[in-house]
Amino acid sequence: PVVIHRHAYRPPDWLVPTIALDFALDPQKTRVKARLQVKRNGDHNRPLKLDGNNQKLLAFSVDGQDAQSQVKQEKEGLVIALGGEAHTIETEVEISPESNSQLMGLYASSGLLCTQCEAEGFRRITYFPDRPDILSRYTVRMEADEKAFPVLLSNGNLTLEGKSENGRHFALWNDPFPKPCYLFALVAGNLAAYRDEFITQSGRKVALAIWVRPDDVNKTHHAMNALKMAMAWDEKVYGREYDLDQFNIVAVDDFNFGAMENKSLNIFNSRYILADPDTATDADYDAIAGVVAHEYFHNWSGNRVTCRDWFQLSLKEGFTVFRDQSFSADLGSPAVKRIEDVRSLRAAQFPEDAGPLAHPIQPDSYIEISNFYTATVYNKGAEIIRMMHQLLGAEKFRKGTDLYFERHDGEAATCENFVAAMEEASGVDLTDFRHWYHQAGTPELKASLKWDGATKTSTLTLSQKTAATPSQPEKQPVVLPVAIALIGKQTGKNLIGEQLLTLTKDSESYRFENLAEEPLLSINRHFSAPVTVENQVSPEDLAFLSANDDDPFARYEAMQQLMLDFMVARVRGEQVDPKTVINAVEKTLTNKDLDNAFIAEAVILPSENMVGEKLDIVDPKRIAEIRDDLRKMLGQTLEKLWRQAYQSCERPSYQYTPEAVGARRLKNVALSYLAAGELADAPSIAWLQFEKADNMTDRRGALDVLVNGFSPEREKALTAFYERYKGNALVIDKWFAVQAFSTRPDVIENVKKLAKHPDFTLKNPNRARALIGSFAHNARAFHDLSGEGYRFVTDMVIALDKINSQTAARMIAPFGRWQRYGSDRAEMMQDALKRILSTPDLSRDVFEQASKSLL
Ligand code: B3K
Ligand code: ZN
Repeated sequence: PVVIHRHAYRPPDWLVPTIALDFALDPQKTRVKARLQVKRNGDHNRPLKLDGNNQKLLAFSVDGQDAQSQVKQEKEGLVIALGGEAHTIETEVEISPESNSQLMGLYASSGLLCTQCEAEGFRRITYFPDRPDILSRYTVRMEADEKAFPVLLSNGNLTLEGKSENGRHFALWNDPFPKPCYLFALVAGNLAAYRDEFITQSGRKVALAIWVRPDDVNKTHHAMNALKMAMAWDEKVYGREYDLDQFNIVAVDDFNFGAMENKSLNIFNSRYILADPDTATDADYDAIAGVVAHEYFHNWSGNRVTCRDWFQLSLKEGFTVFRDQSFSADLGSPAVKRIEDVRSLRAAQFPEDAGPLAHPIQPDSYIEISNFYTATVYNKGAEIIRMMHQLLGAEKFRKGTDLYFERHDGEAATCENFVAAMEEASGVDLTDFRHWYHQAGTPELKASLKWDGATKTSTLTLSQKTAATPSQPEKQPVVLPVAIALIGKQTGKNLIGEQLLTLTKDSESYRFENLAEEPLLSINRHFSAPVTVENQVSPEDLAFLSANDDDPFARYEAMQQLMLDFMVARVRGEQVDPKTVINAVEKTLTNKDLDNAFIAEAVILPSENMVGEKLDIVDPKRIAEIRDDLRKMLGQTLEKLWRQAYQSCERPSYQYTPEAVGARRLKNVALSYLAAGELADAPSIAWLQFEKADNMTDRRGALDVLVNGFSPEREKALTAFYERYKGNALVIDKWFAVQAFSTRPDVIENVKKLAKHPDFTLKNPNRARALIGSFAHNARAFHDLSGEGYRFVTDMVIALDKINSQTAARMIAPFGRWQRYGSDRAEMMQDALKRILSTPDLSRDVFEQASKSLL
């Protein structure tokens, strides 16, 4: 397979200032006519190359003359030699949306026709130079059967609609903003809209519509609210106003990922739009608001300023994730939001950065770009923007983004353009900071604090080290903004306020004088740098910090560290006393100054995977036993407090307010500890909660608990849940996922059975992810020594690759961690990868992930 290199970038040979598309839509056979104005770019005599695959070429002409005999048809496109400076190229092709199971290009989903073009799906619709640095003005004519497809949408403004022959109708759309083809979209189908409007800061009225199946209109209100808040937030915080008179969102059931920011026509996986209390959890509500905002924010960070090439992906994704995280933080509790974001960074990105698929946020090369929509490009990318925000301060950061938007509006830009704008607008030198863009691996930050009682002085030594990653044996020090404080060991007072230390070298020392008392170190407050911290602190001091640090995130961290150290020591076979952990949890649970949402986060144990990351050889079974054991201990010793917390968090009826959400969160955490403590009445409490729940958070919380146990209530609840929601795909996904995540030893048999359930299908990515993706992340089951877990996921990946290679490729990463396991498991994991690689006609997507995972 061809490897694309970052340094091989060359500007396009031909530009395409305008394109007119004409779709005769039909699920089986759609005809697409395209008229491209092409213009030679620079002084050269290279031919025009148009990317294209999965389509039948029916006609090809240059300047009105048939040129089908001159055009060279290659496997991946067309090549035509052209003299002169400018031409009109016309093509006509036939494609089949219904047989498009890859869900890239134009495809059918529950009776709709819709598109997905990013990154390289447009070439499956028509022949075109499919690269993001070609910006064109689009006019789109679409025609379809009026009964089956009453609604016809594309980018920009609707300029004309009307009837045509044989019960068909048409619509004409015109997008005044030049855009790369990955932002093209169309949707045709029987949709109903929930409408609203937004008045921009300059007084322009924007018509908003969320298009869904007619039955689902009442589930769009939360998404609409989020959209309006996001529009207002982007004006206030970034000065960015919406630029068209219409903004449309469409929800579809079959979608490869979360959503897509097509210009003025965002297309969403329905799970990130549809919500009501009966079917969506509080976590779903949060995710919907976050994704709606994310896609909206792309209108500036992505669309108005787009990416020059796909190695610049983090330019739009890292920045936009940072923007959506800040938006959600402003909306709710910043501390809890930060805890959640860091938790997912640690769960998804840290392992990626420590394994064979590690890559910098600007990768050096790829085989299939779809494989690089990763936690690294997105979430580590966001951390890198966040660090700039800290180094510059909010005001200068805003000056920097203003300059960036102004300077590059209407352009395809690079990450370097972004950093240069930040640097120029702020006057802050970011030369060394740029290493973050090209260096993979999570830095380890070592801290040691020495106290000299005679002079009342503390000396803090910070040092950093990044481990080698594939093809990067040597690492340079990176710029680390480390927010610290010193907390008095006696009084618990912050002795110096918060200070931002910027570590730029391998190691550096800092002195703090005239301290009133001996301090403890509060380090990497609010997770100021995306690093792992190595800091020898006694359990007692961690417990003290968890109760006294004035940064809520740092309190959470101290608690996590305390629990983690305990579990790691236990896994290593050391005798350690759980008392300190138990007391710290007790203190947090009974602290009247903390809100429920924070308490709930703070008392959850670090995941099994986090324990594994601290060990040289991972034994998932042993880790699970140790973790279960600590949960049981906490459940039993603090039984009274869990019961109290549970009761005090009960509310007479459902409300969607931060207070109510926090209460539900703590209530469900308390329930899970009662169950972990194997308290006799835990199943009946869960069942009661399940039965009388007036919302999905409580129903799902109860089911999560029951599904791990052997009580008769387990089967009752699973059956009741299924019966209540059969036909509601998004909720049935939860039913599959909950079982795949179960901690019971028989989960593999059950999951295999579920794979044969009539509701299971590999064709729907949400369903495939709910069962197989969830199971592959259920460490104790996936890594079962029988090898059955590996076998099952391997079979599924191979089968799925034939249908949807992008989704299949995303399930391979867990196999790539084989080096971290004992030889028994490691060999089976390698065999699984080899079996995948020996499959005939493997996709590029799966080939790249599996072959790299073996190294
Ligand atoms: N930009 C899209 C992601 C496209 C993924 C293509 N494999 C959604 C987003 O990040 O907002
Ligand atoms: Zn994005």
